[in-house]
Parts: sequence; C-alpha cells; structure tokens
Amino acid sequence: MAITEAEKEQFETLGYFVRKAFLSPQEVRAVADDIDRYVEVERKFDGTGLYKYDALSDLVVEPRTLAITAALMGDNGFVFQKSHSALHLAEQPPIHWHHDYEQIPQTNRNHLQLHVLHYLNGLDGTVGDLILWPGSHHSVMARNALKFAGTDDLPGTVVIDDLPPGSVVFVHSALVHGRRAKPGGENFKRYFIDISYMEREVKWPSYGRENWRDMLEKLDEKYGAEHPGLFDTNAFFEIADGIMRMDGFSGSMAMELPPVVGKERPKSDRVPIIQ
Ligand SMILES: O=C(O)CCC(=O)C(=O)O
Ligand SMILES: [Fe+2]
Repeated sequence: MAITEAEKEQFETLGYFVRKAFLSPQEVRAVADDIDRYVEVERKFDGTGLYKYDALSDLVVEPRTLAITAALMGDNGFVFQKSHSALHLAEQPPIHWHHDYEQIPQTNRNHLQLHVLHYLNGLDGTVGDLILWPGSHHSVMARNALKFAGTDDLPGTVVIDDLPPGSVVFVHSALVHGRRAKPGGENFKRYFIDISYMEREVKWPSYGRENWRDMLEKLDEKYGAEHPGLFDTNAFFEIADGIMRMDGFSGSMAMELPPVVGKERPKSDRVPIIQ
C-alpha cells in the first residue's frame, strides 16, 4: 500500500498528512539546483516552462508521489494541473488564510483535488511557517473567504514549522491554509514547490496562464509514453471562459442555468438541504 490506513483516515478527516524526509538528499540537491537556475534566468517563473528543468519536472512523475496520489484519488484516476516553485528568503511576506481548490463558482467538494507541497530544505521556524486549518476541506467557501483573519490562529490551527529536508505535505486542495511570516532565516533558503493533481470525471478549470495547454503538451511529449493521460488537456476547460461566464452576475446564479427538464421539483420545505 502506498499509504497507511492512518494516513488515509487523517487525510479524510483532517485534510492532510506529512511525509518527513520523503526525498533523498540527492533528489533534494538536484531539484534545488534547478530552482536556483530558474531563479537566475526566469524571475517570473510560473511553472509553464517546467519541462525545461529536468529534476523539477521529474517530481511531477515521481513514482511514490504518483502511487500516493492514486491511492487517494480512487477509481477515477487523475490528471496533473500545474506546478509552481519558489525560493523564499528572510522577510518573505505572509500569505493569508486561503484554499486552492479550483472550481467556478465554488459549490461542492465532490471530487478530489490534491496539492503536494515540497519543502526541499524542510522548515525550521524562520521565514515562514505552514499553517493549516484541519477539517476545513469539508466546507465550501470562496478561496479568500477567510482573508480577513490574516494568518491569526483559528480554533484548532496546526502550525508546521519543523520539518527535515525533503519533506512533503499532502494536502486536500480545499483545506484552508496559509504561510505565517516568521523573523530570522537570513541563512535559510526556503524552497517551496506545489504540484496539483485532479480527480478525473469532472472538467476542472485550467491553470490560469494563456499557455497552459502548451505546457501540458510539452510535459506529455516528455513523460506521456510512460504516463498516458496524466497531461490530458481535455480534462480542463479554459479558466478565463469560466471567469467570463461569472462576470457581472449578482444574486442567485441558479436561475441563470439552463432550465431543468425531467426532474421532480423538491418540496419547498425540504430545499435547504440542497443549498
Ligand atoms: O509557502 C507555503 O508554505 C504555502 C504557500 C501557499 O499556500 C501558496 O502558494 O498557495
Ligand atoms: Fe496555497
């Protein structure tokens, strides 16, 4: 089994689990070298050129990561959506409470989206702590619904501030989380990579960069023979189209959807259950 029963249960109830020192020191070094390289040449690296960096893009198809992802996703299988990477140094600004579950508009959590968070140098309580709000992945909310809370403690907040190099946090993308700024770290390089995978069956918003399709095709050329379907562009709709369709609406959007035929209308005294 790629994951233990305890990990599976923790993922379902709390929305995350941690694998300490998941990558070997050699893997960590190779990927960190790639990040150092792109930081030099592509200041605005957004992951669309991922295929140009071998160690970094290999992480997307790292066999144990894919096995864990498969175990969490179940029978529908999954696709890759995007990967970001960043080098955070002392004074790195915080990121307020948010989630990264892609859906337009946010209405349900029926399908799994997974974020694999790599901390190549681990975390040491300087620069930024990862903060998580366990169980919040069960609630449907706008991505920035809790922005007003900044990075303050919420009831049950988990702070992850002590991880050895090569550690990975597997997170349900709807889990509310953030990065709490911490002093110090003048000599610490906080390497951060996130990779997102989505359960098949529904169409998901594409990555929000014009060349997302090209990125997936390039990765498919590189890895598709061994991983057929992992970079399937048909699993996505153009995110900009989704945003455009939402633009300008106010009030209840349900009445903007096509009329429903052949379904029984629920009794009015029962309707709260579907809202
Ligand atoms: O830096 C981190 O630990 C988390 C960053 C994050 O949540 C994000 O980039 O969406
Ligand atoms: Fe995030």
